[in-house]
Amino acid sequence: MKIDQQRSALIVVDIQNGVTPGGHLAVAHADQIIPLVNQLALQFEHVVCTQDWHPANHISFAEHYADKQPFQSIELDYGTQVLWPSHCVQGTVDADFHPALNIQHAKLIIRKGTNPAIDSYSAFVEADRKTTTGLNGYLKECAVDTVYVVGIATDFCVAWTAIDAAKLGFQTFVIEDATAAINLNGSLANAWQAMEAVGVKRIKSDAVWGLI
Ligand code: VGL
Ligand code: ZN
Repeated sequence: MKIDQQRSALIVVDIQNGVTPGGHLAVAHADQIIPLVNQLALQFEHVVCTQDWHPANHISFAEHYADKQPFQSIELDYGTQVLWPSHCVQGTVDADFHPALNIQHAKLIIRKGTNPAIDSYSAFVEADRKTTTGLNGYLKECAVDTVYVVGIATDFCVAWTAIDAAKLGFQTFVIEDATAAINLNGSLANAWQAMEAVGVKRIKSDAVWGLI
């Protein structure tokens, strides 16, 4: 099987200062995947980048709860929400793309988590599981039926994006060595299980070179 350039898209999730070392929600070693992500992106005509893009009063920020610490969970109307250190606030350096990210031909940037009352790990559907971002429509209008997902974090924004892509009917691959994980209380193993349960294919980048 070869990658069909017309029908395939690379989704590059949250390669931002805030979720890489030195950021407010630093994911260990996440900067190390960036050269590979840049290299992979050159193999795709359709590239979409996502950006976690929160208002300062975002519901997922632990600092807004007197009795909570980052990485604890609370129950909201839409389900369990992990509380995070304040991160990727709109217009701040923390929200900027990482300076090593170099994908000049990306055609679309999806900003997510912009509603103060709803988090959004997925690039397709927010955490209320109702509000959509427009990405499904964009890809379908472009006649894309296959997506490859890379980026940060494997067990949160990458996983939720890949699961929604599969549920929306895209053939979905996650390129594991081009992702970096938070791994909070077993979240990484759970995420792979949830991804594989909906048909997401777990591959390594060396397999991608064989598809070019
Ligand atoms: C992310 C938690 C909160 C991510 C973003 O990029 O995976 N995780 N916001
Ligand atoms: Zn976030």
